[in-house]
Amino acid sequence: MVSYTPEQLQQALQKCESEPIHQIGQIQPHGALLVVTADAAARVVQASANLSRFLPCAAEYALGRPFAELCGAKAAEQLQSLAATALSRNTASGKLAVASGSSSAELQAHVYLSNGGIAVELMAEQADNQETRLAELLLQMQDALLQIGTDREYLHYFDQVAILVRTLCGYDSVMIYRFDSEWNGEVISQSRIETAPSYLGLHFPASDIPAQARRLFALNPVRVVADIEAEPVPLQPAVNPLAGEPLDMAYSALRCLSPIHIQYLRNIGVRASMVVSLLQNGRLWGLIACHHQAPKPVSISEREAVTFVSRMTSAKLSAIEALEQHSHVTSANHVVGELLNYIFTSQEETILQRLLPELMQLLHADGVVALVEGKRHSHGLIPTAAQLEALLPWLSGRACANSFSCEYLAKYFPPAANYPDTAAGVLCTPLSAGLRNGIVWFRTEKPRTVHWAGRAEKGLVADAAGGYRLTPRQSFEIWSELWRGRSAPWSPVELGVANMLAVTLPEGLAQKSRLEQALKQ
Ligand code: BLA
Repeated sequence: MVSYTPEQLQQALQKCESEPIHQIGQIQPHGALLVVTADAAARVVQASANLSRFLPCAAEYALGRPFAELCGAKAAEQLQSLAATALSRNTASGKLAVASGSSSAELQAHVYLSNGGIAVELMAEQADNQETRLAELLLQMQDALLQIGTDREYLHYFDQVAILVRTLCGYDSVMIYRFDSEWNGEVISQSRIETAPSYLGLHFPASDIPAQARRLFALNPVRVVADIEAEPVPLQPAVNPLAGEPLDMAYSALRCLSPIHIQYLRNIGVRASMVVSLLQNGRLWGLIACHHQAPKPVSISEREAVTFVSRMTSAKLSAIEALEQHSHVTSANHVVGELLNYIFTSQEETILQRLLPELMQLLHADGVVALVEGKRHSHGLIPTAAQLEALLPWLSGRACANSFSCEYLAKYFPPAANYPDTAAGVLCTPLSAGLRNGIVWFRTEKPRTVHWAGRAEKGLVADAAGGYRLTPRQSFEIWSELWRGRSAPWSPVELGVANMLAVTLPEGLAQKSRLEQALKQ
């Protein structure tokens, strides 16, 4: 292994994140792609080089011709109607009855708008009654997908989702993969054939899925690699004439995935994969990752079915969060209500001593410090006065306009490595200049052993320019790491409550001080 500094690793990561994967300009060969103008003529401006496998004409012939001339008036009408749906839903799929000369065929189409044109991806019709079978399966599983379970049933729910996706699409292995606050992931559920490796409970580093790839998941919930060994098919011309740059394929069903990622799949011993995103209130929460040891194209109906599963599961995740939020916000309102009750009758000291334990519990913290008009009030396990003397000014620099939170303070503020028994994790509302007002919550260390599927750093290689490049690691062998100095993570709901308190508490206290001023006059 090469030796490296954290800066070199960071630089290498930035290189991964700068690859424009949505403009790769190539598709997988199990379908064809046409881009047509968005006017009534629908003239072809780009076509994949394999067009003649799906339509009775070559890409060169198609370029510049109206879609109706190539595929017939009926298909042109169907395309316009799909494009109208895509206008409001980003993508649309359906059938196109293609007629050309004496031949006719029914093709599956996936349509999206891109660079001012209409992109249409064509695939052969799938096997008989596949659609009916998928619809029946989804109907059977509808109740399981809708039920709102308790915490205890949470993992059982994901087991059901993994089994459902495996039954729908027949992959060797289907995993539910959950992101942490630093974008590392953990496999929390897996349904697999016996010969597929178990990844249950293993963690994968954030660098496996760079930021631009995660962003694409918010737009397009399903990504397929039908066969890592299939020859990519280029688009002709390479530059989209409507945009003057490569076609934006964010919504594509056929886009070729980055060669770096294809190498990753090769290293992990997978021939085909499908990855489906899971969102919680619009934020990427996790993925359903499917692996197969043989090539495996995904039909448009299968894609629609798993998109439906992704939406249902995401809705469930959002509902779970909303319930959690409701109960937290109710408790937070109670604390604020108490404050307002006491504010006009008691001294600040009484208010805070009464409220600090509640404030602490509200965010499951082990200690809390409240700064009110420059005075410091505290409760629970907190750093010593001397430690706070250094920490608070640093925190006020981090939390100027917004709250700041982390579960591993020592990573950002090295002196904190000396006091993990009080401040391994910290959450603070914006601290006003001069540290006059704000609340800081502390969490103590929760040591744990993390089992990684291989070490990301093993992929670091020196490149010709004298820098470092990160390549997918060769081995996914379990590597265990003891995590010290970290607290339990802060949840988005807890952050939301802190933000709410950041507004209401100082306001209440300011109101009190205004009232006192008025009374004095
Ligand atoms: C993409 N990497 C991905 C994606 C996943 C993973 C899910 C999204 C694309 C997809 O397959 O749909 C990682 N896949 C996993 C993991 C599991 C899995 C963790 O099945 C576990 C079960 N990858 C690297 C390194 C780089 C890298 C070092 O390991 C960069 C130097 C890059 N990964 C990379 C890129 C993409 C990616 C560029 C985007 C691929 C694309 O969408 O074109």
